[in-house]
Amino acid sequence: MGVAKNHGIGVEDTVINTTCSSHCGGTCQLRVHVRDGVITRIETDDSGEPEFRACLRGRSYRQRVYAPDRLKYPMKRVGDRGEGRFERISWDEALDSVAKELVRVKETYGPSAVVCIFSGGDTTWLHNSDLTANLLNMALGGFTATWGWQSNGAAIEALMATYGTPYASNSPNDLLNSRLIIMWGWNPADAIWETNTSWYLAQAREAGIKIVSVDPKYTNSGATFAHQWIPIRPGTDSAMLIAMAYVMISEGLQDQSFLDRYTRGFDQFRNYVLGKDDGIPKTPAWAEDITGVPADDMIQLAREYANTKPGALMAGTAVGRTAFGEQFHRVAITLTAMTGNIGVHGGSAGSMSRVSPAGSFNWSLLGKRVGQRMKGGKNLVDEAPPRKNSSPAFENFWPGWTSSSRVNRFHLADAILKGRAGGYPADYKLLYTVNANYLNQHCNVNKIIRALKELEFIVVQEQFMTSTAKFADILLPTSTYMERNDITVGGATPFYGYQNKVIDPLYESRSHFEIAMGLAAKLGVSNYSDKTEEEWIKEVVQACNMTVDYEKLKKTAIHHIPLSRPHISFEEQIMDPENNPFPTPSGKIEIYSQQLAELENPSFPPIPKYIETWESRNDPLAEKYPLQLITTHFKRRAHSQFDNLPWLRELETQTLIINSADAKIRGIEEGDDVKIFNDRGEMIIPASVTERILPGVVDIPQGAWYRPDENQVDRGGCANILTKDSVTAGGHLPSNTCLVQIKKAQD
Ligand SMILES: Nc1nc2c(c(=O)[nH]1)N[C@H]1C(S)=C(S)[C@@H](COP(=O)(O)OP(=O)(O)OC[C@H]3O[C@@H](n4cnc5c(=O)[nH]c(N)nc54)[C@H](O)[C@@H]3O)O[C@H]1N2
Ligand SMILES: Nc1nc2c(c(=O)[nH]1)N[C@H]1C(S)=C(S)[C@@H](COP(=O)(O)OP(=O)(O)OC[C@H]3O[C@@H](n4cnc5c(=O)[nH]c(N)nc54)[C@H](O)[C@@H]3O)O[C@H]1N2
Ligand SMILES: [Mo]
Repeated sequence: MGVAKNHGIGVEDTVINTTCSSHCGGTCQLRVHVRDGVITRIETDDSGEPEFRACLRGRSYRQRVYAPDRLKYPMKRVGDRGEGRFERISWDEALDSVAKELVRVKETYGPSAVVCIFSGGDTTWLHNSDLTANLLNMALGGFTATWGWQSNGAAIEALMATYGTPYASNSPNDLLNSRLIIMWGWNPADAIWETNTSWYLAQAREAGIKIVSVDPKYTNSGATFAHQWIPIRPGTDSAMLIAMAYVMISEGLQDQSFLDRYTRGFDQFRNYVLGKDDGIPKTPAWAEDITGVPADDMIQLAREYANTKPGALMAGTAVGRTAFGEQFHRVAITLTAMTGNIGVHGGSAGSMSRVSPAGSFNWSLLGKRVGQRMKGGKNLVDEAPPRKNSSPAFENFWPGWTSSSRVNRFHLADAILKGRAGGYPADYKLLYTVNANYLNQHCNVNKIIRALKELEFIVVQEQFMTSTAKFADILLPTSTYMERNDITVGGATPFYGYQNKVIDPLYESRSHFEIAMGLAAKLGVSNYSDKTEEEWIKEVVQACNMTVDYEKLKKTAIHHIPLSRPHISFEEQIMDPENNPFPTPSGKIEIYSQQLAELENPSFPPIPKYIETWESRNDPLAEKYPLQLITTHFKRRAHSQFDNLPWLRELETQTLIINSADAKIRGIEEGDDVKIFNDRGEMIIPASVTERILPGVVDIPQGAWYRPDENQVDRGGCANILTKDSVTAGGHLPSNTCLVQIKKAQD
C-alpha cells in the first residue's frame, strides 16, 4: 500500500494493490486508489515487462462496484416468478427462509431434490461455491450436484484419453520459440487466455514467426498477428486436420520415430485416414467439400506444419464446443505427435486445456480450495454407483463426477421438467445458484424458463439483477472482490495473487463466506468453520510453500513464481520415456485408446475420426435454418459479467455478425435490426455486415443479458435463446453447433 499523488485539495489517495479475477482467467494486477473509503480510480501494473496489465474490464471495475443496479439488500419475490418484482427484507429473514426451505424440501423429498448450479464468478480460493457445497453436505447430507463442463470439457476429455492428464499447456512465453504458430479457433486478443498472450504473439510476429489463423472469423488476433487466414465451417475442423494427416502420410512427412517411440495406435489411425476401413480416403478433396477450405490450402499447411519445426498448433477450446468436439482435440493432439512437437520448446501438445502444472484455472498448485479444506460433510447423494459407460476424465478433479445421481448441467432444465418419470435420478424442487448466471449462460433459455417456473424454490446469490436473479424467490446480495480478501493464482504464467479488501462492503452485500456462515447458523451447523477469512487465507498461502512472506504478498498482491525458462509440458516423458511414462494405461500417447473402445460409444471412438455434427449445413433442418451460428467470447465482457457497465457498452455494440453476401440476399444493411430465429427462440438485434466472417456463418457474441419483449422475443442479444440443450459425446457444452435463419426485422 502506498500514498499516491494528490488529486484533490489536501486529500491524498491510498493505493492498494490487488488482482482481478473475473472469469476470463487473466488475473491481472490492479492498483486501486482509495480516498475516504471510496475507490477513485484504478491503475494497473507498469513495473516493467512482462507486465500484469489489466484490460479494460479490470480497469473499469470501479463502475461495477458502484453500479446503480447492484443488488443492495436481501430481497424476496413479490410478483410472479421471473417477473422481477421484489421487496427488501432483512438478512435474518432471508437466511431464515432459505434455511427453512432447504430443510422442508429435504424432509419432504430427500436431499436429491436440492440441486445446485455453481460456476466461475470470480476464480478465487475462498469466496466460491465450494463453501455452499460443504454447508449443504453438512446440513442436509448432500444435494444433487451437476456434471458437464462449460469451457474446455471436450479438450479435457481428449487430453485425459490421449495423455492421461489434462496438464498439457506450455507457458505462453514459449510461443517465441516456435517457427510456426497455428491459431486454430483461437482469438486471445479478445477471449483472454493468459494476461500476456497477445504481447507474446505481437513479439512473435515481429520476430518473423509465421502465424496462421484457422477460424470462421477474421478475428482481431488474426488481423493483428496472422500472415494467413483460412476460413473454415464450424464443426468441420477434424476433417481438415485428418486431411492434413493424409497429406503427411502420403508424402511420408510424419515423424515416424517419434510415433514409434512415444505413441500407440498410429497404424489404426493411418488405416482410417487412408480409407482402409471404410473405403473413403480422407483426402484434401474429401475435406474440401466438408470444410469449405480449398484443398490446396490444406496441402500447403500440412507440408508447412510437418516441415517447420518446432511448430505450435494452438487448438482452441471453442472448436471443442461443437457437437463432437472431443474428436477435434483428439485429432489435433495426433497431429502434434505426427510432427514431433510434444515436449519440446516452441511446440505445443495440441490442446489448450488452460491447465498446466504451472497454474491456470488450476486445481493443483494451491491444492484444495477453502470449501474443500474445511472439515465437514460428505455428499451422500453423490455416493451412488458410477454412470454406465461414462468417460472418467473428470473424476480426478471432482470426486463424484461420474456418480449416477448427478444431472448433466446442460440437461438440468429437461430434468426439472421431467424428473424421475423422464428417467432422471430424482425430482428436483429447489435450485440454489452461486456465481452462475444459469439462465443466460446455458443453452435453450426458453426451456430453462419453463423449468424454473416449475420449481418450488429458487435461491440466487448475486451481485446484480441478472436474468437468472429475476427468477429467484430469495436474492442474497454478494460483495465484489474489492470488498473482501481472497487468494488468486496465475495462469500458465505462474504467480500467486492476493486480493485485498479495498473498501468496506457496499450496502448490505456480504461475501460468500459470510453468507455460508450465516446460513450455517440458521441450519444449526455449529462447527461449520473454525477459522476466520484471514486465517483461511493464511492456511492456503502456507499450503503452497511460497517463498514470499504473507505480509509482503498482501502488500504487492502478486508473487511471481520464477521459472528459469518457459514451462513446457511432457518434457520428461520425451527426454527419458523409460523412466517417465505417460500416465495412460499403456504409458504412451494413446492415439488408439482402449479405454475409449470400452465405452462403446460411436460418438467417442477409440481412434479420432471426423463425425458430422447434428445441425450441420447438411442437416435437413438447414433448409429452414440455413445459417450456422457461433457464439464467441466478447472482449468487453467476461461471459455475462460487465454487460451492464456504460463505459464498456460504449466500446462495442452487441450485434449479429453476418457476411455481406448473406446480408445482401436478405436485404439487410449495416445497423439494421434483424430477427434471428429457430425452433427454440427468437431475437431481434442490429446487424454488423462484414467480410470478416465466412458466408453461411453468423456470430452472436455470448453473454449479453437476456431481455425479452412482450412477445418473448429477446432484445438483449442472449445467444442461448437459440442454442440447443444438447451435449458433446463426453457430456459438455456444444454451443457452437446451432442452425438459425435471419431476416430483416419489420418495424
Ligand atoms: N474477454 C473475455 N475473455 C475470456 C472470456 C470472456 O467471456 N471474455 N471467457 C473465458 C473463458 S471461461 C473461456 S472458456 C475462454 C474461451 O475462449 P475461446 O473458446 O478460445 O473463445 P471463443 O471466442 O469462444 O472462440 C475463439 C475462436 O474460435 C472460433 N470458433 C468458433 N467455432 C469454431 C469452429 O467450429 N472452428 C474453428 N476453427 N473456429 C471456431 C471463433 O470464431 C473465435 O474466433 O475465454 C476466456 N477469456
Ligand atoms: N452460447 C454460449 N454459451 C456459453 C458459452 C459460449 O461460448 N457460448 N461459454 C460458456 C463458458 S466457457 C462458460 S465458463 C460459462 C460461464 O457461465 P457463468 O459462470 O454462469 O457466467 P458469468 O457471466 O461469469 O456468471 C457469473 C455470475 O455470478 C455472479 N456473481 C455472484 N456472486 C459473485 C461474486 O462474488 N463475484 C463475481 N465475479 N460474480 C458473482 C455474477 O454477477 C454473474 O452473474 O458460459 C458458458 N455459456
Ligand atoms: Mo469457460
